[in-house]
Amino acid sequence: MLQRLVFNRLLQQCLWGNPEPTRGLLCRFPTGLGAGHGSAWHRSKSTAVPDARERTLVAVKPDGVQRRLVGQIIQRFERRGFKLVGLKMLQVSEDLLSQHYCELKTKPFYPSLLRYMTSGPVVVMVWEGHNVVQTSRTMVGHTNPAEAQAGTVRGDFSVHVSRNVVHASDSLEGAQREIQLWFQGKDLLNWECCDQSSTSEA
Ligand code: IDP
Ligand code: MG
Repeated sequence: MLQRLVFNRLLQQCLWGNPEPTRGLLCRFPTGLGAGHGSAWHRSKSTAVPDARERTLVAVKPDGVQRRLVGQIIQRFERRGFKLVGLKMLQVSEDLLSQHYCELKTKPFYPSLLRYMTSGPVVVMVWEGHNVVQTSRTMVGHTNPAEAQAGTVRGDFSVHVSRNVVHASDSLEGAQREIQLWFQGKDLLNWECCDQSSTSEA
């Protein structure tokens, strides 16, 4: 009798959803594309599995490429413990940029932003790891380099908001959108880093 009760309960959960066990299960699978699992519960303390597969988009802008800062910027993310899962260099089109910066279209600086971003090649990357979206924003620093702290990329390598060297997604949702915009799923690799258990509780 008790066994049947337990069985029925389990069946009910599977079919009609007690969301927590389902979320726990989904958590174990990499999305392959996008910013990890991409929603609020993803960060919840009750989630059993750490969000080690969260992803974000980071780009070295044309001024950073011209000034040969690509290596130093990559080094900062590697040194911090994040994993590179996608990388490419390209001359970006206005079409892609207008989608990337769709929220800024009404800003007075938008035309000059497009000119700046199309002035030369960019290097675009996807980085993966625990809390990578928020941490990379901290590492990149304030949008305006005049207000960026020393030790951040912008605080160390730039002086003016119109040439601030680097881009990093500002939220999980933003990261997911931007990664899908810049990369095809097949261009992002799921690979195991040999020191993964030393940088996060996997
Ligand atoms: P973020 O790059 O820190 O996320 P956003 O507000 O999303 O900052 O702006 C996107 C980019 O637009 C900035 O990184 C910078 O290159 C450019 N930008 C923002 N504000 C200004 C401005 O006042 N003048 C010129 N360019 C700006
Ligand atoms: Mg932004």
